[in-house]
Amino acid sequence: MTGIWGILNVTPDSFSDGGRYTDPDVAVAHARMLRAQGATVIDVGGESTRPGAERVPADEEQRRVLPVVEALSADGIPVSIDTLNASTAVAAVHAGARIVNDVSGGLADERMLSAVADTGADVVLGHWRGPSSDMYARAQYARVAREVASELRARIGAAAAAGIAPARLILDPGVGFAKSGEQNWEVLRGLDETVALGHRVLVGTSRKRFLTEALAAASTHEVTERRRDLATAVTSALAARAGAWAVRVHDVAATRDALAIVGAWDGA
Ligand code: PMM
Repeated sequence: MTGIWGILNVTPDSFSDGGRYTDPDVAVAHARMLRAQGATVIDVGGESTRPGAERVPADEEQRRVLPVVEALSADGIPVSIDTLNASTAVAAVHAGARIVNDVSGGLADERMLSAVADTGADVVLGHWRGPSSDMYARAQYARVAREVASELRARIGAAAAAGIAPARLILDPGVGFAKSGEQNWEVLRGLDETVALGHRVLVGTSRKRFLTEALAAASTHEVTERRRDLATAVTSALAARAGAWAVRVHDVAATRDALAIVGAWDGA
């Protein structure tokens, strides 16, 4: 059964849910609800990666995320920490996080892979070509799905060199990171290239701009959050079909239902 990672952005400025969960009590309550809806992991982030976002100092990031990581971990909820900073990753693992989710695959902070190696936590290596502030300038590919897989292979090598056992790795093709709308669809269409690397694969499409664009092209009605969550449930179910081990979403209930229906179709 494909896992569902529930997104908890404890940030004032994430592109779809910024500012909603900056109060730790509100954040924890929301995460508990996502867990009750079927989230297998809660992915806690304190720095927005939305296109054009400015970096947040690591101490401010930790002030946002650590109380939430600690409270959820104390409840026995599996927590992943979504961060580019080695110091935040290590502090979050000490606070109970079991997984470090680095969308840069260890490229943003050169200390990340060696710092995480010693913690024993699992590690998400995302496909990334540079900071959100100018990532679209880097969206140059001849065959995007293949290049994503080969660049991820290089990150697997870097993780191994840092002492992270292969069984601890989770790969993510980085939908929306240094990719245009059409390139995101090509990455999803070619997801088997990433799956073929032989690790668990995580896919995050939730509410991303390429879905908004596809929905806007489908109807002139306003592209509401509800429509983007429905689109996310569809892409997440298709990603599961294509071999994703887990999907990362804001609306856990919608994706849980979509995965259940695909499972029923497949006789699972
Ligand atoms: N996308 C965002 C943030 N973190 N982590 C992983 N592993 N994969 C993603 O695709 C990903 C991520 C950006 O989306 P958000 O601001 O809605 O969290």
